Parts: sequence; C-alpha cells; structure tokens
Amino acid sequence: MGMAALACAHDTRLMVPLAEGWHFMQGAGLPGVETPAFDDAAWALVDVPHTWNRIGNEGTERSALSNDVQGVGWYRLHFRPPRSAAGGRYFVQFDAVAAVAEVWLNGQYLGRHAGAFSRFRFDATASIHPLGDNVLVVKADNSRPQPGATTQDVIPLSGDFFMFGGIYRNVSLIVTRPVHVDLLDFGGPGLYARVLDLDAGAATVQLWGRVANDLEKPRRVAVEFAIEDAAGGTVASKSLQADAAAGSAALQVQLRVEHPRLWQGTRSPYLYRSVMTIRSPTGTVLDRVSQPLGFRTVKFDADHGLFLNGEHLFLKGVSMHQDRPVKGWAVSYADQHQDFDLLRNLGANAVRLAHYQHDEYSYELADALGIVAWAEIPLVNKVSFDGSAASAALTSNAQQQLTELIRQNYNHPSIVVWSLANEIDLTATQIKGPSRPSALLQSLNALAKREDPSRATTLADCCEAGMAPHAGGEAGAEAGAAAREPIVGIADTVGYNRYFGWYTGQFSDFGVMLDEAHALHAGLPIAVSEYGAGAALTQHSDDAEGGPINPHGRPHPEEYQNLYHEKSWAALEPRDYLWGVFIWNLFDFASDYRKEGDLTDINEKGLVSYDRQTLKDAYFFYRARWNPQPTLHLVGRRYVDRAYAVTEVKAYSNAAQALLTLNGQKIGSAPCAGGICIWPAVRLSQGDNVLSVAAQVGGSPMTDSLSWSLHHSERVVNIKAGDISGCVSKGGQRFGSDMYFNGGTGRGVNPPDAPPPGLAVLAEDARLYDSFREGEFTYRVPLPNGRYRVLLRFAEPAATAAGERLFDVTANGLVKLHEFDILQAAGGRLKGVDRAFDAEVDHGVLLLAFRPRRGKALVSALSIAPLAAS
Ligand code: GCB
Repeated sequence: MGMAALACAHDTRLMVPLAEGWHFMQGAGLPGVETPAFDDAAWALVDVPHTWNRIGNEGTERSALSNDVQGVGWYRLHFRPPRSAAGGRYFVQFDAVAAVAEVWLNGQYLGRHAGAFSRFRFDATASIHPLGDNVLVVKADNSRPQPGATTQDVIPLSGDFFMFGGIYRNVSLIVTRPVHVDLLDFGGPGLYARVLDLDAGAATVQLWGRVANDLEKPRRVAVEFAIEDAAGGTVASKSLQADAAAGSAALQVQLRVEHPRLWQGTRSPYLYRSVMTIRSPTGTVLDRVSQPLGFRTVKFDADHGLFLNGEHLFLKGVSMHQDRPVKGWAVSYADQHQDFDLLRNLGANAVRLAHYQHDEYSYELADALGIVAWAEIPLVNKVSFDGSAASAALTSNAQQQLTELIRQNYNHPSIVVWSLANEIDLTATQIKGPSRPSALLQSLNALAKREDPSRATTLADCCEAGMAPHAGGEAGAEAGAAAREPIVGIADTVGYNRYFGWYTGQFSDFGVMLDEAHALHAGLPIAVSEYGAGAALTQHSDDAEGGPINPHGRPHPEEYQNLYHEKSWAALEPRDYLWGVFIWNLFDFASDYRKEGDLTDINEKGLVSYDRQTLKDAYFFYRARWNPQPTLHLVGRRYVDRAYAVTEVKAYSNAAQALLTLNGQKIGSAPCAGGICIWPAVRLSQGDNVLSVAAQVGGSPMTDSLSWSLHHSERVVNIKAGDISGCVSKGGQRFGSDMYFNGGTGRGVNPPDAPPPGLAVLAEDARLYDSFREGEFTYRVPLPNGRYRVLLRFAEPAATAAGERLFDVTANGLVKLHEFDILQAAGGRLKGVDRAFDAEVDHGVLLLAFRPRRGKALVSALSIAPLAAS
C-alpha cells in the first residue's frame, strides 16, 4: 500500500511515492481486471521500479531464469492518499512504463501513453477517493513491434537492445492546490529557462512557466520567477501579478544575472536553479517548482570541433544503456550513480545516453558532474516495416516522444544536442532495400528547432553511401543504395557509427573514412557517435592479429578489444575537426539476439561487464589516455592460464616509463608511449609466475601485479595457425592462438560469419585443421637450444587439382618439405594430413619459413616438442 507517511512536501505540492505493495501478473488480462473489486490476491507482490523480463549474463546457454516474454503485464495497487491533501488536485506520475501503458483509477480510465522512456502524468482528481481506498491499475505492454501489434506505431520498431516491459521507473501521486504549475505539459516541469545572452559581465535569461488554474473561475495570483545560486541565494527575481484564467497559461520574464559563474564541464560544473513560485494575493505559497540552470555557450565548428564557453573541448565520450542483470531497466538511483562514477573514473567528459530518453536522474548527474550529454529519442533502424515512409501514426508518436524528451529535459545544461535518430537505414541497408526516413527526420528536426532553438540537433548514421557501410558490403556500390534517402545533413550535425576492424574493413579505414566525410560535407560538424568491439572475460588471445574475428559469434577474445581501441583511438585523437567521440559502450547490455563471446543475450562491447564488477583491460587503456589521475595497469589479468612461455607483457599507464619484474627478477624498463608500455618476449617459467610493474606518475609511485601460470614445459609449443583464440586437442594438448608469425594471413576454413553447417575437415581431430595461415610467412619460435620434433598439420581448403599449391618449408635454413602439395599428400580437399621432422635449435630460435613455389604456402597447426635425448 502506498504510504502517506512517505509523502515528501515540495512546499505546498505533495509527492507520494507509490512504490511498494503492487500486485503483478504477466499475461493478458482477465475480465474486470481494471475494476477495484477484482481479486488480485493470487498475484505476485512486487515493488516498482519493476520489470518482468530477465535477460542476459547467463553464460553460453539461456538459463531457466530467463524471461524474454514480450506482451502484457498487469499491475494493481491499493493506496490511500495522505489525509492532509484532501481538497487538492491529484495527478499520477509515471517516470516510465514500457512500452505502452494504460491506466485506470478506481475503475475509471485515465488514459494511455505510448513510449517506453518518457515521463507521463494523468489528472486523477475526478476519479480519486481522497479519504478512502483507491485502486490504481496499469496495463504495461511491450509486445514486439510488428505489423498489427499494439506497438506497431510506437518507436523504436527495432534495435540492438532488449525492450524490458513493466513499470520500470518510479510512480508517484502528486497533490497540488487548484492553482499550480502546469503538470500536463508533456510530462515537463512546467518551468523552463533559456539563456539569451551571456558574457563575463552578465547573463540574460528568459524564464517561462505555465500556470494551471483548475478552478472554474479566474484566480488572481502572484507569480515569482527567480534564479538562485548554488548556495540557494537569490541572484535575480521578478514577480508578476496575473489573473490566471481557468485552464493553463504561459507567463514569461527576463532576468539578468551579474557576473554569472559558468557551467564549465568537468572543470567546474557550477549550477544555478531557476525557481517559479505561485502565491495567493495574501502571500500563501500555492506551488513552487525548481529546475537546474547552467550558464554556458556551446558552438559546433565543422573544422575545429566543439567549443564550450569559447574554449575548445574534445568530447571524450562513452555511450550507455540503462540495464543490469536481474533488474533489467528497473535500475535505482544508486545504480545510475555508480555508472557515472565509472564514467568519471575513466576520464570521460561526455556521455551519449543511448538510444532513448533515460531517467531524469542521469541527466541531473551529468549536470552536476560536468559531463556533456547527447540526448536522443528511440528512432532506431527503420521508420516502417516495409521500407516506406513513416506512417502518420508513427510520425506522431516520434514527435510526441521528441517533445517529451525536450520538455522534460530542457533545463539540463549538460545536454548539448538532441538526436533525432540512430542508424535509421540500417535494416534497409542490410536487406539492400529502400528506406524513406527523410520526411520524418525533417519534421523532427523542425520540431526540435521550434521546441528549443538554442540547441543543435544531430543523428547517428551507419550507412551513408560511399562511407563504408556498417552492415558490410561494397560502399555505395549495391543497387539498393539508390533507393535509400540520404539523411546526413538533415540535422545540424552528424555522428558516424563505424566499426572498422569489427563489422567491416580494417582499423586503418577509420581515419580515411572520416577525412572523406569531412571533405564531402563541408560545413557539417562531425562526431563519431559509436565505435567499439566485443570482449569476453573468459576468452583470450596471444596475438589478436592472428586470425579473423567473428563479430556476431564466439569467441571474442578480450585482447582483440584492447587492440581495437588502441588502433581506433590512434585514428580518432588527431582528428580535431571531430566534435567528439563516443565509445560503444561503457557497459555490456542486454540484446536478445546476441549469442556472442561467452554470453547469451548480451552485447559485450562494454569496457565494463554487465554487472559492473569487472573493468575490462580496455577500460584502463582509456583511463591512461583520458584521466590525468595516475593509471598503471598490467594487461591480461584474466588470461591466467598461458599458452606460451615466451610472450609480450603489456601495461596501460600514463607514466613516462614503467619497470617490470617477473618472479622477483627485474626484466627492465619500458617507455609508455601513447599510454602503452610493452616488454616483448618475456620468458615465463613452468608453474606460477608473478608479474609486477612499478612506475611514478606525477610524482606518486604506483604498482600493479598479476599472476599467470604455465602448465607445460617451455620446450613445448603448440600453435593453432590462423586462429585468434586457441583450443585444446582431443589428446588434451593446449594449442595457443596463432603466434610468433610474420607475414601471411590468418583465416578459417569457413568465413567467420558462415551459417552452420560449414565446410568440415576430415581428420582425427578436425578442430586442429579448421584454420590456417596462408601466403609467404615465417614462424620465429623462441626455444631453449636442443633438438626438437616438429609436427605440421595441413588441410587443403581451396585447391582442386594437384600442383595448384606447392610450397617449401625450411627449419633454421634447412629444407624439410620440398614442393609440398597438401591436396596430393592428403588425397583430397579438406582432409587432414601431417608431416613431421626434426630440427636443431642452437641460437634460441626455431625459424620455420613457408615459401610458396606455386600459389600460397599454408599451415594449419604447428606442434613442437623436445626430442627425448635433448
Ligand atoms: C550500432 C547501433 C547500436 C548497436 C551497435 C553494435 O551501430 O547503433 O545500437 O548496439 O551498433 O554493437 O552493433
């Protein structure tokens, strides 16, 4: 039961949380479910925030705890309003219900709200029992959008994130006097402030507020608009006498603040508050609303990036969703706080609150911490199911959600752009079909400008023709591209979502593509609104360049994410025409079509795990680059059981150099260029190894250490060629990922994304033959001197006739295989065949060279073991 005792007074306005004691049932309703008399005793007892869905973090298989049911859930609450409130106006406020809500109070229909992320309120005065028991009933519906579904016209129609259902944010009963600040303004606060003019001497601020008079006759009131500084002192104010007519009316004033303190991002996020107070002619306060206010100017420049208060500020940003294990979207204020702590600790100064309106507390945190924010509506992937333009109903829903986003968050100084859409032609690009979003985007852009002329608009693009489409394929070359309306340029600025070296292309494409876009769109300010790579905490690689990654599958070695971010940041940092970059994503998040890395239903491109317990190595790469606080972090802390004795050791640090110690022995100092310190070819011993690193950062000494173990002799080396991760053979031998190679290309017998069943290799242990290195290449394997047995495994993936592929293999200069023909030796394609030879190591290295005679040389796996005598 909602407790009157919990009511908190905002001057004369009462807010009563309706959090506890709801009854919940998932499934279609029973007759009479909305009536007070309905018997809900058998329903589950829940508190809100609540969601019925449970998705993610369950290993490679879904567990029985999963609940991905999208449909209807019913909530019923008995409550009593606070007695002191009798005679007032009653509103029920929902901070969000996903995705479509219908609400009844005491059997009377209050209304419907379509949109999973915005606040909405209903006037409940006519249906409430001020002195008695009340029954509030909510139908929440998160049906999967498809033609004919209840959500067919409710954005988003699609997206790479799970749409949790339920009353997943707070619910409150608000009680006001009959004359009050308007509560029915698209869920907005009813008080808005815009800085019209700002310089060091003074700021001119326009404040306007909506007064609602729910009496049937005009009422004379005094309305005071004021600005308070952070200490609560009034620095400017003006009162108006007004005859508030029945209904609602807007009033506005201009106030001047002398010597305003600026909101300067993380450096000094100074906040004022704007306050609107309605008083009766005798001075009684009838209602009062207070909102954040920050003085700052923001300018976007197509060639020089973003300027905050006239000073250049490169936005080092991260994106975040709003979910966690078990809780889903029903996160608490403490959860949001923790997320922003992790963002700050990273050294980020900007956030993209993707892909929808977040809880207002997140924007408040951004204000308070000086984090520049990108706010957006959930218009994602498509505007219709068939490639046609948006329907009138969907257009109106998108306009409603944009109006709500802007009105509800208008006063947050942290927000610098309203984003209209994300990857709106992704679906069309993937299916090579048409996409007609431009009429809707233009109407949204115009709406944003009307609602808020002071802020820029943006949109996040995936697929601009000629700009290396996110979805893969030849840029702009395919026929369907012509049927997709261009969208870049509809908003004031653009963000590019690009994943070079993950979904498409090479790391080196990133800078080239951005420079092309910058040249093509003269005058258009450009950001990188997404870039990222997946990382599984239990999957590892010795050399992340050893073989291809499968962006939509398993494994996703953590070390690849490290490499991806090292290379991507190197491409982004020098491009100062960019107004910002936003890493996708600070946190792993739920997406029910992902079966990737070592998880199910999770997009694991986070720098931090879904449960926020593990900061991945790449987190520390950015911390070393972005946060001036000292960072010293040994990389590979989760890759404990090592495949190779001789390996590179890496640390991320903002120290000039760092000293590495292995098992108490000094290895040496390495410079930390660009945040990365590397000790090549460190030799581990069999058993446990303790690595420690020490450095001075800004005068403070720092250390870090980790333990690795090597479970086999340093004289045994098993390499899975062309594979980014290793495997264990049927015989129990550990094969590391491709390593010690130089030249050639690593590949799988099947392309990474091939649907099963792919090509199968016929061999005793087929797994050892399903990848290969191909071309002209060498392996330089560090080994103690002695005699070794070398076993090479081969399977011909492509050649169809003997003699098409011929190559030599030498070991330390001695020819061991001459004009080797895999097809012929194996007696056919995709058949495993092995060759073994002995080799002498006398300078600490076994150099195996693969020299093509015809076509390309190739090897699938290499096993090196000491001969018994050595
Ligand atoms: C994108 C989308 C985002 C996805 C991301 C990914 O471009 O905007 O919603 O989650 O890519 O991980 O593929």
